[in-house]
Amino acid sequence: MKVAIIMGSDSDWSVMKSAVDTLRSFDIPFDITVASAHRTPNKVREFVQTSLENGAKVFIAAAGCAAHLAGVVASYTTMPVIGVPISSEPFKGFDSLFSTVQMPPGVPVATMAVNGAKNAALFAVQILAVANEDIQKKLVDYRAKMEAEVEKKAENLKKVVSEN
Ligand code: RP5
Repeated sequence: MKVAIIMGSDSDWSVMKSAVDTLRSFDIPFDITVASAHRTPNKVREFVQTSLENGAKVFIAAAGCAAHLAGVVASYTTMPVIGVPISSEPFKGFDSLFSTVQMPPGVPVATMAVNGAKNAALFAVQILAVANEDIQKKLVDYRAKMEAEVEKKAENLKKVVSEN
């Protein structure tokens, strides 16, 4: 069970690195490449096909500007596709958000927040966890750790406030 990540450009890597880090922290194998819906449409189709042959069950597609990548990926597979709109100039990600989220009925893309790479990876992990109890346990542990961290922050804040 693999995740396939596709980015419209290498300039998306600074945002998408956190998706890779997150997948690694759950020991989820992944394939990753740069391919563009507009600049290299044939490569997008080929990467989707090869990823499916290699066991990809979820796709994450990240792109900025007129971000049609996630939608195009979704047109080539019935596996779930998670879109990450990347913030770019001059519209700060509004353009990529709308291009990614406004899919026509029939071909859905699960669109994350602008630059929401970490949640894209977590959502991919959650999809894989539906049929895998080990991954499900890791997600429960992840949430417990997050809860403990927030509690620690609340305790620290209490201390800071009492000292000021
Ligand atoms: C999109 O255009 C890419 O996903 C990237 O976010 C944006 C700019 O690409 P580069 O000009 O940096 O290659 O297709």
